[in-house]
Amino acid sequence: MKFAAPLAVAAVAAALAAPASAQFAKAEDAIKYRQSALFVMGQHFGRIGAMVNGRAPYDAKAAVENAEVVAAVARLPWAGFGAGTEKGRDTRAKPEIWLEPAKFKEHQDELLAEVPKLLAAAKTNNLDNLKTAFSATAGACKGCHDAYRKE
Ligand code: ASC
Repeated sequence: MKFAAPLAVAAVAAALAAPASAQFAKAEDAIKYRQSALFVMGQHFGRIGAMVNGRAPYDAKAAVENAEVVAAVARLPWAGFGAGTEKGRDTRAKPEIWLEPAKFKEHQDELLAEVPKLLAAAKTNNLDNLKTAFSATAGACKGCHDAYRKE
C-alpha cells in the first residue's frame, strides 16, 4: 500500500512517455479517436463562431463554456496521428503529416497557443475581444487543414 501511489505515478508517466501509437489497440481506433476529438472541438468552436458571426445571440457564459471545451479538447487529437495510423479507416489526413512531423507539430503548437487566448477573450465578456480571438484560432485551424487535410 505504501508504494501504491508512486507506482501509480510511474505507470501514468510510462503511459504518457509511450509512443502515441501504443495508446490504441489498432490504427482504426487512433483514427476514430482523432476524428472524434476534432469533431467535438469543431462543434464547440462552431457555437462560438455562431455568436461571433451573428447567427446566434451573444451569450458570454456560453462562450466561456464552449471555449473551455475547445481549450481542453485541442490537446487530444494529436496522439491519434501516431506512426502507422496513415490508414485503417476513412481519413482525410494527408500523408505529409507523417513525412514532415516537425511542420505538423508547428501547426498543433499554433493552435495550442491560440486556444488559451480564445478562452481568455471569452472571459472578458466582450464580443469584440471574442471576435478577434475567434478569428486567430480559426486561422490556426485553417492553416493546418489547408496543409494537411484532403478536400
Ligand atoms: C470551424 C471548424 C473548423 C474551423 C475552420 C476554420 O468552425 O469546425 O474546422 O472553424 O473552418 O477555417
